[in-house]
Amino acid sequence: MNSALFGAPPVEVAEGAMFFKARLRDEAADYLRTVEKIATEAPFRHMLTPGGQTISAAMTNCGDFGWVSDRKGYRYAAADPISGKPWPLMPERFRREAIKAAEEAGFTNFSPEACLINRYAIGAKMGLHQDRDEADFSQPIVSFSFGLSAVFLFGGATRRDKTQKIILEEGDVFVWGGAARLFFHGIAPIKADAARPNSNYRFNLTFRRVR
Ligand code: MD3
Ligand code: FE
Repeated sequence: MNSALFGAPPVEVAEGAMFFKARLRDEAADYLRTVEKIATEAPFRHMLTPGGQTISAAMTNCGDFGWVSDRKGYRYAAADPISGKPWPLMPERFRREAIKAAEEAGFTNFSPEACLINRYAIGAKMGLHQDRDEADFSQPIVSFSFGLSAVFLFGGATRRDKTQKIILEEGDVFVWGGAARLFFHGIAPIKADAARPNSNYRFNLTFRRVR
């Protein structure tokens, strides 16, 4: 157990961006098993941007809604476009942990409807963007990281603001609320880790209120 960190209060790295270092590190294997199970129902896939580019992170979702992108645009959809069926249920433990982190960060009425799961192979990245497809920006987004580490690029309210680099590692939890909710952010190309020859991916789960 990472006892020095367990239950520790978050660090505020920007206005409303609350960092719980290694909060779920001991649960990583359980989370990854559950993600695998979700992916048997709703496989990871490479979506297209509206401009026709392939997104380098593979994605799936669980919950009442899932984030999707294709030539028609970005949106939340209640059904997986591959199967036409609802997304897999959001596991109760995912939901509970996301709500608990939000609460400890000061967001008392968070009730996520969507969990977007991003899977990065080595070399995959995500360009600087804002998350604006949700209806209520006063609701935070909660993120969990597992697997390989990433260099997270965290900017400001405009694309030109300078970015800081934050290392996201296994078990790290962030709550993105307040001003940070609309800050530009991205992921630098994922690197292999010689110390973890059996880790080929980074996984990021984001919990969102959609409507
Ligand atoms: C800051 N995911 O799914 S997680 C995304 O690692 C996304 O897969 C990245 O950006 C990833 O949209 C970054 C951290 C994160 C997630 C959502 C945010 C940071 C955020 C929303 C607003 C501000
Ligand atoms: Fe994002």
